[in-house]
Amino acid sequence: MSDNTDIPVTVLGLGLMGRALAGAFLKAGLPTTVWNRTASKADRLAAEGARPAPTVGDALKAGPLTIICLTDYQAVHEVLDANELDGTTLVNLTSGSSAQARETARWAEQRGARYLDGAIMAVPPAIGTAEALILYSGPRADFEAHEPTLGALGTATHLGADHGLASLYDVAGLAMMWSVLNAWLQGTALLRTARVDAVTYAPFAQQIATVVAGWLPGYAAQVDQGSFPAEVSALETDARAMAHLVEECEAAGVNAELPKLFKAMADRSIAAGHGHEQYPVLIKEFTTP
Ligand code: FVH
Repeated sequence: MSDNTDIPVTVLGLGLMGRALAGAFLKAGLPTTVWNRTASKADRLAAEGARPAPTVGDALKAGPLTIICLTDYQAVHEVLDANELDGTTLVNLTSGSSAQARETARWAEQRGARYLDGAIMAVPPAIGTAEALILYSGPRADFEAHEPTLGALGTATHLGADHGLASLYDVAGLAMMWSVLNAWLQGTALLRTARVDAVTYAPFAQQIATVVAGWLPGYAAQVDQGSFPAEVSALETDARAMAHLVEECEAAGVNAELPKLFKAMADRSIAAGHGHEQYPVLIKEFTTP
């Protein structure tokens, strides 16, 4: 976590996450102004030392840095549209798409504001601890100017100048999370047919996930180089193993949708002549709409 400064900070939006963000700033000793559409949500923070602003305009004027954490980008525009933004720095931690982030950055910059977009990879109770990973994208100079303040919220990571990056990393993280969880549930369903309970299978699943995670840097280099020599296994070998998985699921009366989906992708790649290459050659399937 970075050292804090005495620079005042404003938080717009005091839902579950916004209250945690404002609370972390207060805990770090920063002068914190807050605003929320439903004003009563500021009461507890006010008792802890926050300054509730009567209007969005007053909140924006309270300091050079405003953190926004609302339901969605539509709410962001509803809150900010009628206000003067010239000279302020906005850090928008509201979840949204990369296109919304880029569009909102252009909109804010046209109105004289500096703009960083962000994604919170944590739940409210983790905010204010190093465990709370918060991703930022936008001009590096703007991030560095406020890094000590942003450090009060958790581990602040700047991804690059493209404002869409934080949103893209956010959804890429979700893709990893759901893929791993779905794969684990597939195996759990299979093993339950042999009366192996989920708790017994979990350590094995964890071991496999760790081994596979170790392959990522080497596979990533193949993707970046666009060259996929089969160093440990060819795609057509993997596809035969996928066929076993599908057969086993069907024989056991277990849902086979997911294995069939990734086997179909492998089959397409093999049909396109990539059977002798290594698994990451499937990136060509993933980059096709
Ligand atoms: N909570 C979490 O764990 C996740 C972690 C990952 C990222 N998210 C994102 O954070 C944004 C806010 O989430 P939240 O959990 O704080 O959400 P709520 O508790 O539902 O609070 C929503 C706040 O937004 C205000 N609001 C909504 N629409 C408007 C509007 N049109 N004008 C003004 N304010 C609006 C709402 O105000 P109120 O209902 O209290 O008056 C709340 O302050 C979100 O993008 C998550 O995806 C959190």
